[in-house]
Amino acid sequence: MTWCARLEVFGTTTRTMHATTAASRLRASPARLLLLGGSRAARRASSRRAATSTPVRAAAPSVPSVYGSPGSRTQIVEWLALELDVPIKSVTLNRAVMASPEYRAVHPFGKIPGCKAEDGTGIFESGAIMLYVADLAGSLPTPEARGAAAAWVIWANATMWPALETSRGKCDMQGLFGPVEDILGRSDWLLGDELSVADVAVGAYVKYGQLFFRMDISKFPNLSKYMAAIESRDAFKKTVGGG
Ligand SMILES: N[C@@H](CCC(=O)N[C@@H](CS)C(=O)NCC(=O)O)C(=O)O
Repeated sequence: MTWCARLEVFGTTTRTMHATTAASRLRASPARLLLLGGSRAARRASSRRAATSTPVRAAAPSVPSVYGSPGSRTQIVEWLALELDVPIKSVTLNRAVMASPEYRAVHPFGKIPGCKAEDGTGIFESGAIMLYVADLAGSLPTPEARGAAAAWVIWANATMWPALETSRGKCDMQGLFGPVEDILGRSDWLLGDELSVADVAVGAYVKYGQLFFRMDISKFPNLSKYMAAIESRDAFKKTVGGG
């Protein structure tokens, strides 16, 4: 089983993390409504706001929509958003919507997760969406901070996970995790004293390696301690850990 297996069973729903708790189910022809305007309730609230408030750009909160499905990589993005306190609107898609031209405007390949920024910009690839969320949180204040974080996000997505997936967790574990073990011997988190987007990317794929391939990390005490710290976090439990 992969973590994408549950995709088939979900319909099309929205829920807002942080900003509001309103959830709605869209029925007939959802793709256009969903991707262009969000839920009816959200649009009604938005037109009420427009009618009663001065249209000052800074006053309008920017809430990106993240399209996906429970039990998929979408939950890595949701975990990060919770950790960094970035409000996002989580929208669960079904396969019909994923194949629609409207969704292809957000994600050209029709995969999940996809993200539509409040200004309409489409962002795809979970790693790119994570870096966007990290930027929205103001957690990557310099090009150097962004580069250092992007290195781990790209390593997790393009090196670590493909190595685990193609070998079903039987690759050269020392080559893969030895350097991570050394870094975690010097600091609690990959980029210092605080959890960052780097830890969410790496921690999620280590967890998936354990879940899907019974990957054993007991030879790496620092990595094991790090994963225990990750698994104790509420945001992790509500997202990747609960999926
Ligand atoms: N590298 C992409 C992978 C995207 C991907 O393959 N997503 C899966 C779900 S986890 C998907 O959309 N599967 C449905 C399909 O392939 O039709 C990312 O990290 O966003």
